[in-house]
Amino acid sequence: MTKLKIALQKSGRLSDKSAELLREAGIHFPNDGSKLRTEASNFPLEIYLLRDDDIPQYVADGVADVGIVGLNVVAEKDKNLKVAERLGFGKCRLSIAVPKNEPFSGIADLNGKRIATSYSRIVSRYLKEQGISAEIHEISGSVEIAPGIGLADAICDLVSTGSTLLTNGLREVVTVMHSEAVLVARPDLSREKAELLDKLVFRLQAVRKARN
Ligand code: PRT
Ligand code: ZN
Repeated sequence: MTKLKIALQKSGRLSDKSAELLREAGIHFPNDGSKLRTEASNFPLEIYLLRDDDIPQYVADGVADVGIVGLNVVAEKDKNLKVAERLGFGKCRLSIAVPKNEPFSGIADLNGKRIATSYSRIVSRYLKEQGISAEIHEISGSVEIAPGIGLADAICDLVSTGSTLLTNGLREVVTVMHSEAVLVARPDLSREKAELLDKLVFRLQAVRKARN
């Protein structure tokens, strides 16, 4: 029997809500976060637990058929994937922030500046669209400390409450993108798998309607 392979974040901000959403959709599977692969007992679904950054590549390569991951990661990895459904959790925005006492009158102020980010592809694309030429420094974590240690003039990072920026003496000046968890799929699924995906999406939509 054909099974749909879904990749979820193993441990992180999206893990619990991803599992909860599937369970609310009536899909039963073992609650053992230490296993990297498990199976649903009442829906043809195989579940893979991975790092979120790896999910777009695994789906693009066909190791998994679909995945739940932040739209920010999907945009940054830029694989050929289809957003099958927006899931309404993990909401945040990718924003540019500057030291709070630094004057800022508009995006043009970023010309010639150094911007630290873990999202270099999204930020480059955005600045290009805006006609801004800035230097992008890719760093993988603790981006918010970069201005304080003289590594950058501005940062671009995910923001939800804004308290991390505040603690680090930064203020949000430009929103580059809004993000939330999404269900992504390979565009070339077999007919059987595409039908399973439709069933899954139908159930996820029903959960969201019931929640509202
Ligand atoms: O281990 P793995 O690689 O799987 O996980 P990870 O550490 O890379 O990602 P994780 O679990 O931190 O985040 C997973 C996804 O959650 C992200 O890709 C986003 O889509 C989503 N998300 C939602 C967030 C936030 N909100 C968020 N606030 N991801 C990160 N943050 C961080 C942000 O980077 C900053 O450090 O929280 C801080 C800001 O939060 P506030 O509330 O202080 O503004
Ligand atoms: Zn990650």
